[in-house]
Amino acid sequence: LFEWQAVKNGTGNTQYNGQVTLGTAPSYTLTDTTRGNGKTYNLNRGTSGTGTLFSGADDIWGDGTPQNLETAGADAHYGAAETWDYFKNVHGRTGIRGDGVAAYSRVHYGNAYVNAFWQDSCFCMTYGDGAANLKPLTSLDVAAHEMAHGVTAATANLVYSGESGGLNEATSDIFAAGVEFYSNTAADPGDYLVGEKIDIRGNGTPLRYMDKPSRDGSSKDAWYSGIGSIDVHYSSGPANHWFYLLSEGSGAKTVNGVSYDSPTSDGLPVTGIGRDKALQIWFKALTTKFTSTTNYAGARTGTLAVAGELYGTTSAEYKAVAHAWAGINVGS
Ligand code: ASN
Ligand code: ZN
Repeated sequence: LFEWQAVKNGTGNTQYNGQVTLGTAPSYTLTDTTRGNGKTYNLNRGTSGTGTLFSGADDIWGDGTPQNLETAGADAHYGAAETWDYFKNVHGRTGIRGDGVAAYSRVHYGNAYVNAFWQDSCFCMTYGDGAANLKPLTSLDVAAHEMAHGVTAATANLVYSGESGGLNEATSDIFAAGVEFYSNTAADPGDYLVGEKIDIRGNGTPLRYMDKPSRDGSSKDAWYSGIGSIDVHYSSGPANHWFYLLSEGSGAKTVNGVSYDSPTSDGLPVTGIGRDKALQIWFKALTTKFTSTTNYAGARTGTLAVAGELYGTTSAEYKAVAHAWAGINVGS
């Protein structure tokens, strides 16, 4: 008639989020029975299959150091749970495909592998251990970024090249910020930075910045004809910048102790409407307006349509959406 599974709460000693509660299954495994049975596996430097499901006798996972192989498992399992909770509680989407089924996570992929990735084929995300800096790619924003690729694939399915590829990447960065602000722990407060915990450059700087994406030396702040031919992790810049402008407005601002200074391409000011509304607009546009070939112009049209539906076409929100697009040189 039904399958009974005891709900367990394990303790994770993570590298990036301190001590957290983890959903586990009896006797014990990293199986989150209250979130679609999401499991976390140890690839133990392998590059295929699932390796072994994390299991142990004490329901305590990791010790906060990367030397303990359970630690990255705890971070990944926590990231999957927070991302699940964010999409469910903020957007009413239960699971990446909205069907209540969890993706699974794999950690310790390969040898000193410096990336993380989502794959539709396995409905899973995978994390490398990083290089000499001993920073596994399992921070919360990276986990949320990868799982958001799953949400994009299940909805608009934005093609991962050209302008739609930049919008695909930006969608992952936008929801990564959404999840991080939703979780907002003392160990990892919400910010408009991507990958600030994993020190991928070895100098303490984040991988990407949303207030002024060109701070990374490669990303673009504004749209231009031809942006579709650069790497999708750089053509995402204008859309990340749009999201920041819509959320917080232009100019200098400090949020959760981090200082930002967001310019506009037209020099005109943008008044922010707050991150929560900006996230609702992007999610609804992604899931009801965008298609696989949506470009920057189409993203403007789609988000304006959504803002009109949610707030009316004479609303401050609608105007802010238009001003934020003008601030990255899209539309007029
Ligand atoms: N970590 C990268 C990303 O999610 C992997 C890739 O290039 N697709 O964007
Ligand atoms: Zn990505």
